[in-house]
This record gives sequence, C-alpha cells and structure tokens, in this order.
Amino acid sequence: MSKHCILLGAPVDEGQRRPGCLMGPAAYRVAGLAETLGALGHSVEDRGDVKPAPGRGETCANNAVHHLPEVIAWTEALAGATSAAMSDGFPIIMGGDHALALGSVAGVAAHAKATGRPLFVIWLDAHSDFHTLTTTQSGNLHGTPMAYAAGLPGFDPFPPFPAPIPSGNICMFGIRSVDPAEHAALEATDVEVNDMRVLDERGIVAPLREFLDRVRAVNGMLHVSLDVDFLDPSIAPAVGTTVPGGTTFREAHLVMELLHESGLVTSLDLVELNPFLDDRGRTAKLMVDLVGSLMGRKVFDRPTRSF
Ligand code: B3U
Ligand code: MN
Ligand code: MN
Repeated sequence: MSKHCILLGAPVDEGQRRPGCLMGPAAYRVAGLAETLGALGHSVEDRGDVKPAPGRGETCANNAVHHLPEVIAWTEALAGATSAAMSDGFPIIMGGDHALALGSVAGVAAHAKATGRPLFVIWLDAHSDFHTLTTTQSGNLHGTPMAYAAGLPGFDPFPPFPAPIPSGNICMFGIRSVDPAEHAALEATDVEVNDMRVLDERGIVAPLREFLDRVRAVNGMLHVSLDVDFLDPSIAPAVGTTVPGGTTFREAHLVMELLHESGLVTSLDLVELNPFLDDRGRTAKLMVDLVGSLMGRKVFDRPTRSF
C-alpha cells in the first residue's frame, strides 16, 4: 500500500555533547531518502527543517542538565509539526539526536488520542533512554524521551505529555547500555526490554512477531524510533555513542521487513546520525536503505505469514 510520506527535518544537536547531528537531515536528503521512497511508489512531501522558537530560560534542579530551554522549544515545535503531519500522511522525522523524540512521540500521541486508537512504540536502540530530568547524570536529554512518553514524573518544565503511553505498549530492541537509575525505573514498569541477550538466545523474529501480534490485536498505531546505535558500529560508524555488539546488517533489514509486512507502522524517527563521523556517507546510506526495507523494498514477494 502506497503512503504519503512527509519528511520533517529535525536538526536537534542539543540533546548530547558531540556536535554534528544537526547535519543529519541534510545527509538523509543527500543520501536519497526522498528518491528511495518515490521509487517504492510512495508520494513524498519534504516539509523542510522544523524551526524551534527561542528558548525561554527554563531551569531544573539537576545542574548536569544542559540546553534545557532549547530542548523544550524543540519538543514543542516538533510535537506540533509531527501531529499535523500525522493527519496528512506518514511522518518521517529526520534527526537530529534522540531528544527530538520528546517532541515527535508527543505529537504522535496527541494524534492517537484524537483518533481513539492505542499507541505503541518500538524503540530500536543500544540505550533505553529512560532517564528523567532528576536521574540523568550526563545531563544529555537524548537519554530521556522514553521516560517522558511513558508519563514518568520528573519532567516539570516540559509541557505535560499529551497522553502517556502505557508502559506495556513500549517494546525495546537492541538494548545493551542501561544506567542503574534507568534499570530501576524500567523494572517498575511493563516496558518489554529485548536486550542483546534475548536477541542472541531467541533471535529477533519471535519477540518482534509477538509484539506485532499485540499491536494488531487492538488495532494499534505503531511509532518506530530508530537510533543509529541500534546497529553495530562496524557497519554504522556515524554515531556519537558507539556501543559494541549491536545488530547486524541482516538483522536490521529483517526487522524492517517484518515491520513492513505487519502493515502497522504509522510514523518513524531516524535519530543520532552524526554525518561528521561518517565514513564516505555509508551510515547515512545504510539508514536510507533500512527505510527502504521498512517501506516495502524486497527482493522477492513471498506469501506473507497469516497472522
Ligand atoms: N544512558 C546514558 C548514555 C546514553 C543514552 N543515550 C545515549 N547515550 N545515546 C545517558 O547519558 O543518559
Ligand atoms: Mn537513543
Ligand atoms: Mn542510543
């Protein structure tokens, strides 16, 4: 089924300390994201880069936190742009660091609330990004969006999250770096954390299919948040926080193909690409190829599994 894809540039760099993610949207355009989608039969509308309002000087008790006003301004701007795009088509948010998901997931949640459909999130990442403003020690707000979306307390200067996502609707894959405070917070929830141990033992297909079956059973909407560090750094070097032991090229494409086959995905974030660290554009190109698989590219048509 062809979709109307809406590209939103989100050159967010303030959620971490290694400048370069702000070049991400340009790199996706250069790597041919729009052309890839067009070749698959989708219509594409590039709405350009979202522009946040100036920061308003908000502060919080944790002195480690940096760029709080700027990230709040991004959150507001991206929530608005993403919920508008949800009404018009299939938003693809081109990051930008993962702090952009504070806004994109808020926008998706506002839209889902208006439609009355339950929202699910699949978090493809080495990290759980489950810190609050209180627990983060690095002060890097790209480590917080999943806790914000799950409605955890500790986000006071932020706009209240429009419709907190039940933690049982959140499923993480690729996880291999979790701080102690995130670990404790996750244990108190129903978030499904498929760390690399699970993937090594069970493979990626079974837990993914189980999750997709749960989404389908309640006619849910599914937001995909794809962090470059989900991938092993040997194939995706253009990321500030490399964590060894990530998913392989083949696992990542398989995840995207299964997500496509499910027909459930309604929005997508592409985050943490830092083109300054790339090797002749190979990470940007791999990310674009993965979007191709998510949006229907396949070598052969196969009879799909009856769910
Ligand atoms: N959990 C750590 C590390 C981290 C989270 N997300 C990324 N890195 N990319 C933190 O700083 O919150
Ligand atoms: Mn992340
Ligand atoms: Mn990460």
